[in-house]
Parts: sequence; C-alpha cells; structure tokens
Amino acid sequence: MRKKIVAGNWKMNLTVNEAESLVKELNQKVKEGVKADQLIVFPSFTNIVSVVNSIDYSINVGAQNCHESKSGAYTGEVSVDMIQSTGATVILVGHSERRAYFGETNELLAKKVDAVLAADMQAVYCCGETLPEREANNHFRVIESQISEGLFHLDESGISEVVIAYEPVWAIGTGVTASSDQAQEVHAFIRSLIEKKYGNEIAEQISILYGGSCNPKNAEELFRQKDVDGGLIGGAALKANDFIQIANSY
Ligand code: 3PY
Repeated sequence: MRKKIVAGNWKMNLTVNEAESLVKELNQKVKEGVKADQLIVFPSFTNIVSVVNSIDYSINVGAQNCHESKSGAYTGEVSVDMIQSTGATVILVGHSERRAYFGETNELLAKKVDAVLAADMQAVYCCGETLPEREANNHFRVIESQISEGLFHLDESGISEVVIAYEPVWAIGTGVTASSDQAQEVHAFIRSLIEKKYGNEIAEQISILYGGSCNPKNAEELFRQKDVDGGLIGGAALKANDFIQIANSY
C-alpha cells in the first residue's frame, strides 16, 4: 500500500508567533486522528526550529528548499545539514515558484535531491507544466523531462525515498484546480515513467501528490483517483481546519 500523504506548503507566510498559533491549532485537531498516513508541514526557515519544538510528534516538519552544497560561501543559503540539525526530516525540491522565480533547473534540482537523500532525509520533488505548455499539448514532454532529468540518475533505493508532487503551474494560487481526470491522467503518466525505468514494484510504492488549489471541497474527489496519493497544499494549509479536513478526505 502506498502512503497517503498530505503536506502543507506555508510558503513565505507567518511570523514566529503566527506559526506558533497555527501549530497550537493543528496539535488540537490531530489529537482527534487523521486518515492520512503522513502529515508534513513546510514552514519558512525562520520558523522551522520553533515548529519542530512545538508541533505534535505525529506531524513531520520540512524545509521548502535547500542548497545543494554541504557548506561554504553561499550568502543567504541554507544547507541540508543545517536543516537536519533543526529536527526537520523532509525537504521540498523544485517547487514551481523556485523554478520560475529563482531559475532552478532540472540539473540543479538533481543535485539538491542527491544532497537531501545523502542526509537520509525524505525529498518531495515537484513537477508540473505551465499554461502555455498545456495549451500547446506539451505537458507530457515537460513533465517527462522534469522527472527524468531530476530523478532518473537515482538508483532503486534512492528513488524509493522520493515523494513526487504534481503541481500544474496554472493551478497554483489561482483558485483553478485541475479536474480529477486531468490529475489522474498525469499521475498515471508519471507512474508509468517510473515503471519503465525502475519496474512495477517500485512504481507502485511511490506516493504521488497533487498540488494546485487543492482545498477541503475538491480534495475528496482528487484523492479518490487511483494514482493520486495525497496533496501538497498551499493556501488551505494556513488554516488548521481546512488542512485537517483535507487530511481526512480519503
Ligand atoms: C499551491 O497549492 O498553491 C501550492 O503551490 C502548493 O505547493
């Protein structure tokens, strides 16, 4: 059985106090139990330590990004070892906002994935096409490059530690969600790429999350799809009620 995972990407939101308030609410709500097998939150770097120290032990904490090098003269950057030393266990790699605004390429992201896995941390690797790419019917080709160039240098044990998030860029922060059929079609395609490269057993084990305006209203329909194993949640992850409702949408 694949892990059902719901992860909240808090993006560049919340001061230390605001993050602590959200954590208090999340802690209250998870006590009642959730249907997802794994919950993850991705606070900004400045909030990771306080979130790790105050959040319910059943929720994993991750970073939204990392640098690919172990240490060095990279002003303003944060290494995997630094992140791990906070108690965080997961790192998000290649969110479309990192690709679009910070020029992150598949080649760079492959190095980041390596750095995360070398520290025995979990990597959540994002992929997804822009609107012009979908309109030009190029989305499968784009996703294939993102997956093969970012991940297919890994061996079988490496790929098994990766969670994939499909986030169509046209659905991120726009309120537009991919239909459940569109999501299923791409998730099945991603799984077929993994199957071709690593075989059926590994392909069936890898969780593929949907991201892009996923909310309590559409989560159930999305999660019902055969190849959709959960969600990477943006705006709705900033509201404890909504986030937990999504985590119970199985
Ligand atoms: C969104 O749903 O807006 C996201 O970008 C989640 O990462």
